[in-house]
Amino acid sequence: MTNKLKYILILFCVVFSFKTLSQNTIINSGWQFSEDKTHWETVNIPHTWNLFDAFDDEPGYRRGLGYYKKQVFIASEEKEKIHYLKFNAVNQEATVFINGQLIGNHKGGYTAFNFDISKFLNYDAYNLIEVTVDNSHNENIPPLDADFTFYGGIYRDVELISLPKQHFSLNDFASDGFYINYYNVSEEKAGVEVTSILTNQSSKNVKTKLRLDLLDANGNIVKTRTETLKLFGDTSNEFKIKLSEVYNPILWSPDNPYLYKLNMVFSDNNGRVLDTKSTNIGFRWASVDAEKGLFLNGKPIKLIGVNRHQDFEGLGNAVPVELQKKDIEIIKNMGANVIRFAHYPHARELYDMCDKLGIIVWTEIPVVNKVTDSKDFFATSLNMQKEHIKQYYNYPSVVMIGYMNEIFLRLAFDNKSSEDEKENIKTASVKLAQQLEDLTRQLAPNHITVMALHFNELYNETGIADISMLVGWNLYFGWYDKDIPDLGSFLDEQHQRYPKRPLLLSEYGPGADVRIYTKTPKKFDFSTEYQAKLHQSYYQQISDRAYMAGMTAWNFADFGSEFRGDAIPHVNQKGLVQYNRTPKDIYYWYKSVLNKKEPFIYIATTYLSGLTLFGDETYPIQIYSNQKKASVFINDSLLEDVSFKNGFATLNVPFKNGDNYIRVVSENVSEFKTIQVLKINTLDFKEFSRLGINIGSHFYFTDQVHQMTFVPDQPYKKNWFGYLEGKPFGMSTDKNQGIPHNIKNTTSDPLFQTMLEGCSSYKVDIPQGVYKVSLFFVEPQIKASENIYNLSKSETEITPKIRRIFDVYLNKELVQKSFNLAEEYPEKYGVEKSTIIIIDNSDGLTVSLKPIEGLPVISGILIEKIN
Ligand code: GCB
Repeated sequence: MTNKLKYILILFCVVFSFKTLSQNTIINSGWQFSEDKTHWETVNIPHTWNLFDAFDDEPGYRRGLGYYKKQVFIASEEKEKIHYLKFNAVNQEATVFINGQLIGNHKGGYTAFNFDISKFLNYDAYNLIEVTVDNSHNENIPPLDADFTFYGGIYRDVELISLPKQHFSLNDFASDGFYINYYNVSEEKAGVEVTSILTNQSSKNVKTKLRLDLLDANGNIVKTRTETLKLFGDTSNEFKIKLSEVYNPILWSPDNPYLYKLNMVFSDNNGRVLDTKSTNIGFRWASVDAEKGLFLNGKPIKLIGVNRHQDFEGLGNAVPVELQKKDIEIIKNMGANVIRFAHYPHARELYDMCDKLGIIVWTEIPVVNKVTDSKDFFATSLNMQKEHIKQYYNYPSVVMIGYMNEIFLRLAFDNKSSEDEKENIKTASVKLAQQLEDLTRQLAPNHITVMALHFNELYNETGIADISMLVGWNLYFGWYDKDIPDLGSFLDEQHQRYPKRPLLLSEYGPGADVRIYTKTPKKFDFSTEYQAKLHQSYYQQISDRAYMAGMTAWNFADFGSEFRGDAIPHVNQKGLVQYNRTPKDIYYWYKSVLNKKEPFIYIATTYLSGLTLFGDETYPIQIYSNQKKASVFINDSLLEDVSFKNGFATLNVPFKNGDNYIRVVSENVSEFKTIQVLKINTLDFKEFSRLGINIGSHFYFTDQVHQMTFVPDQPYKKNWFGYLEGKPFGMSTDKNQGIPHNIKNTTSDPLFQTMLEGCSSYKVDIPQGVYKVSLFFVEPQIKASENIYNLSKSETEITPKIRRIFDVYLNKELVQKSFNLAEEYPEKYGVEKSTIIIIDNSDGLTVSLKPIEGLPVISGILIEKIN
């Protein structure tokens, strides 16, 4: 028998010769839910009531009360036990009743809490659990404001825990009742010390035993110790027990996430098992240096990874944990060695995954964008951080603990408060930061404290940037601010000014929609190419700077943010993977630079499926690889031998009409893909029946609704198409073009979001025939908005209501008289108007938008040949 088997057998005998007296039941099934206490529906946990309204055309989503109830039967045999009801997360305030009696209240949507419900229970009877949940804005509960949806509901497991009178405490901020500390950790030896909090809820003093077994990854016992412990009555007793050092320990790291396991068996004097616990043990030590970045186990390690939000397409934050665990696998497979769980603690099971797969973790509480200067806000934030640290303390992967994100963001855009009020906000924010820092250092003295800042001098001026041990900058150069190459110079300047501050790039990245692609990627166009360009450059700039501890991309996946008007409204599209976790091309680029293990080639053309080219055009494609060189073949003839720099090579491909077969061959690996191309040599509608133009835009847009790709716009070219006058509508010169707003009544938002303004004639040189011509319009005029993410200050000033009236002609035919979009349709409503017309001359089609008042606008045209 192997040692491991022996151990399992012994443990089995110890635990099951006497049944463990502690029992933990997950009670997620069959809750009743109501928004008004009148109409009830049966739901399972995880649950949220904002699944639909956070994604519809109506601004806002229901932030208010939700009621849950459930009956649980408790047998009289359980009478002597202590019963806890544990909620792993309820967003954001929960008030709990048992059999009509108030049990307690908890504030904060991302940490666990529990209540001892023993004295409220009826035995051999059903007991009614009722929970009132509130996700209303509350000035005293963080987050007050942030770029993600605050879905309301009970969205992590609910547990009923029954325990004998002596057990590991559940009262220390809903932690597991024990804390793992390490001592003398080095390559030669490493020790574990356990602080356990053991509760005795009987009035008598009792003698108990605690057995600790430290096992290696094969299940062999490496250290064992049994202590006899005297527990005083009616109290919680704290014990520190050291296991002697392990010699030549195998250290934990992302490359070798070696885990030991600590099993704890708590029994009474007769050997009856009262309670058991088990936890991952990873021997490692970490420090951070302003010149050389992060050190793990004495060696520098560049952190490259992602931020993660917890929601998922179609599920909101009510995501089964097994589905969430897949995220961690996808992130690991990309080659990442760090995750920032933003902006709040995520499900604990994911931290366990990070331990196992080897990913360093930054975890934080949701004090985001602003603070309230009130006693209650401070108290809730500090309490949240206590719960956070105590519940997440034992995971060896947790290296960095944070507590604030961009705390001056609101202040930076505040044009209402007086100077004095602003000073008060600054002072309060710094004060809270200091208190959270002190608390974190006191509770987690071996972790690295961290805070994330946005691009603003306020953080330096106020000194808040000097509080945490590591400073994370969230920098969106090339998106909200400045340009892509400005990243490095900004960081160099910071490093020079504050040479003692260790720095990490905690957020960066542009929005990207897989339906959008272009030869000429531009800021704010949501193209997959711009996403590639920005990430590739950022990676290079951070790699070039030894002082940078690392970078975490914003974001692993697209995520819900209700107020947003990205190419998919209500979704922040900066993900490396889509909302449903389908990778975007950029995910594979990261894999090619980070994953050194297996040879890898990826042809980044997933979204070129509807590529339309005119005349002799070629189209640039990127190939991602961790190889040095490869040969690229197109339709079986050699196109080019390429070398990969920074994980990619770009080449112009002369596609032919129809299926094109690309093959990339390196010494160790090869890859191929077929791309379908429509090559139009003349607008004769012979090889195609429909032509769609994304008017006012430089990008292709693949549209599911019309099942086709709209091609980019251009100034008029004889025998082709284009505008004779007008310019792309944009809300400022800084941002590229279009309106980052939800377009109502459509899912083809990018088609409408970009448009030409002031174009009175648009020509398409099509031959004689009968056509269906569809024109796409939206009134772009916007109201003043509080949307601080999409809008710069100047944009919020474009408020005056302008009138825009025009006649629409197709050649000589008047198809719409005195068209006034603002009058005829609700705000930002996508309008499609189709007309059948006969072209009976050789001048093709001219769309005329004759202004009566203001400047006409047009977003797109789709021409379909009927005969
Ligand atoms: C930030 C915030 C994050 C946002 C992100 C964005 O700086 O920390 O919560 O989602 O920018 O996409 O604008």
